[in-house]
Amino acid sequence: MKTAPPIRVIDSHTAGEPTRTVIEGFPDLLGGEVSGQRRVLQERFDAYRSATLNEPRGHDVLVGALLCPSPRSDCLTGVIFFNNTGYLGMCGHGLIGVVATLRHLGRLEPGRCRIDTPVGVVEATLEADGRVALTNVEAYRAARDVVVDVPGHGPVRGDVAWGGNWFFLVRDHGEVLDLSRVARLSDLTQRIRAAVNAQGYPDVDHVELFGPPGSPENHSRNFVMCPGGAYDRSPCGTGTSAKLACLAADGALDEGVVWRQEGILGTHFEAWYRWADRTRGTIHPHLSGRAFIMAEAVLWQEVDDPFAWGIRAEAEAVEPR
Ligand code: PYC
Repeated sequence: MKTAPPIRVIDSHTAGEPTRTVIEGFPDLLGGEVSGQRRVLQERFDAYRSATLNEPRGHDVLVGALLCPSPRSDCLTGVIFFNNTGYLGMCGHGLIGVVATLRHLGRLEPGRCRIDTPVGVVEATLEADGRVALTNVEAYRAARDVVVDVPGHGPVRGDVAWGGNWFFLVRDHGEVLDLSRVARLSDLTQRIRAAVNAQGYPDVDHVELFGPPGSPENHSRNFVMCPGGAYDRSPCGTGTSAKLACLAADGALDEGVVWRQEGILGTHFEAWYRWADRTRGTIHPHLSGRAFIMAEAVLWQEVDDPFAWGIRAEAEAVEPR
């Protein structure tokens, strides 16, 4: 016997990073602000997140996107992003995946739309060739040159910035950002995150390392560690927004000039910014990329399946050594 109703999802990937968009089967979250709906999902129905993203129906790399109503009449939809261990604010690659999914479903034609997220409204433009350009929520740098002592590694200097999620952005890490080294990079970034959290920035849940690009057409390569212990296969849209805020604050990139951010797979996002408020240091980040539809699925849960709601081990926190 199956529990009802089944969960209908569409899987896409954006620059290599997967998004599982939930189009049916989650409970009614009672409407209202998307941030409030996220709270209801988290507090009362978190098992749905786990069933959809955790093994055996999902895996750690997946980011989920639940379509939900928005109280704003100018928004096409609301969306709540989540992952293997919890909830995100915004998600750049995920929003591009949602736009591609809405097109796939016939709910969106090329042109502009607005999408409501728990941290603000994002404007997206779907091009005829499938590319998606978005204007993210405002980004800013909260702290510059923060030095944290990472046990087993030594001091690391970085910036704390908001790009729709909280990031610690590091340049002087001494590591080679290559796919062959992701185990080492994953370990280091999780230890950096534990140190940053312990040293006064508990909200930072993403760590971003920067280095030289693999392709001369790009400006930089990154490696991004996400909250649940999986690294971002894409260049990370919210992480790129945080990077733009730091570049803007340093006077290292002018308004309107394109920054090509390469991710660890060698894929890239094009990005640029406009000042929102120069004195406060806030910017409007713009990003573009492309998502590809991969699968449509119906997730069933049999009532006597011990893993109907996912294998729910929380990712082990990496303790400072
Ligand atoms: O693209 O913003 C992003 C993102 C956040 C976590 C994974 N991807």
